[in-house]
Amino acid sequence: MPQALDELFSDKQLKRDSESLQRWGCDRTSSFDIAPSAIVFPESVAEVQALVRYAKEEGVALVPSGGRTGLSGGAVASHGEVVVSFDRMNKILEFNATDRLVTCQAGVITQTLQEFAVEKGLFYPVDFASAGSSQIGGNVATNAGGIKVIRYGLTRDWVAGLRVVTGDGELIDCNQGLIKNATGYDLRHLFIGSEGTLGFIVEADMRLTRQPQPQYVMVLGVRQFGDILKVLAHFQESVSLSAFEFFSETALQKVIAHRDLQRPLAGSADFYALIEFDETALDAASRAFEEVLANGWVSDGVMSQSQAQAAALWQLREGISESIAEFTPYKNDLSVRVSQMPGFIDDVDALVRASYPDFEVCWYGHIGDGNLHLNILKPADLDVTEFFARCHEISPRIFEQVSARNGSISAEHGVGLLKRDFLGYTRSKSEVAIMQAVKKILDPAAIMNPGKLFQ
Ligand code: S2G
Ligand code: ZN
Repeated sequence: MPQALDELFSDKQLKRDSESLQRWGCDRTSSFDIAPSAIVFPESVAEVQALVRYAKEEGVALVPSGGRTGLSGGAVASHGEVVVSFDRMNKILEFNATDRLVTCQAGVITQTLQEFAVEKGLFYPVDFASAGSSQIGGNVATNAGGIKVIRYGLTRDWVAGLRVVTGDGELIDCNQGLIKNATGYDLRHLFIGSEGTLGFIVEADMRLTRQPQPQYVMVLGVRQFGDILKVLAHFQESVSLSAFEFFSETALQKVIAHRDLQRPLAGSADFYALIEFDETALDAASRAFEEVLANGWVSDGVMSQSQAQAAALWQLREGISESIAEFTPYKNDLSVRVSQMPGFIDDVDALVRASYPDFEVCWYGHIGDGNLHLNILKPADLDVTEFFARCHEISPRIFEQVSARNGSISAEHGVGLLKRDFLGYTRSKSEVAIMQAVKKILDPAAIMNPGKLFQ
């Protein structure tokens, strides 16, 4: 007979008090009920396996929880589930300089891995604003992207091996950190981005790379949305970019107010491009800047003269999410191929203006990857439920634009609960059926984060 939770975990590893349930039963979303039955803190793979076997026998739903920085409700427990927090599985287990591999437990904070890499004279390049609290397990489960994708790709590209506990309590060891391994389906890539619905990631072998050269950052004032892509294309002709981000004047105003920062340019513009490149590309980037200025695509620009100034300019972009949180934003995280961007941007912007005439709209994102973050800010005097209902109502029309261009309704934040009902705008019925069949194999009792991604 499987042991009850109290037999599987010590007092310090099991919480049922309401404060803990509220704290660990959610992520950064604000529109879902938070109602787990307990929070457990396993300290070993064996404990995770024993828990899953117990949950399978007893039909207890489990929700994985990492840094709780998610934005799609993927780590929310609303129906009495047991939340499995990886906070206590936060060790870096091994490092191999020859292989440039670090074996992390799922609960290693992203920034801890980044700092560990620097100590070893190497670099872990996946980076985003929440890296100080997000965990590697959650980054892998959502295939986190962030601000360096244009050069370094996504989390998926840095996972050399993965240990996952499936819904049977089996431990699957994927790829063992190999560079080459042509022996059938690469199950690693099935679990990456599966949002805990196929199994819980307990360890990951993460790849590191050599450290980058010192970086320069430019912020350019852009008059029209569509010109940002002309600037991107022009720079890419002669500069290997580390980052190509954008944000609107509204976003800039929110960050400056929230963090008491200086404006980057003497005047204002409707949009801004933030560009990062190696110091060896300085001459080429300076020439490209002069050319986009002469072409009239850019009204003004500034370039960092020191690492401190580069960091200050990055604050303008990385600080947006935190700065708009007080406005309870309704978030859309959309992507299309970069070639589809110009038309897509114009159509969605027109739809948004027509649909939300009385709402403040904040655009920003990784435009170099074709990824737009569209945030609608709640008016102070409007009830949050009413606000979300009005935004939710219009989302299908935005997703129709995405679907018409074979884009994605969730570029990097995942589906979770927030986008579950809209999955059909990006994935075909047969694809969803295949995903559900795979889930049946790996989670036959449907206890692994049930209700996320699809019903
Ligand atoms: C970004 C962070 C989360 C958000 O800033 O790139 O992915 O607030 C976002 O959208
Ligand atoms: Zn983003």
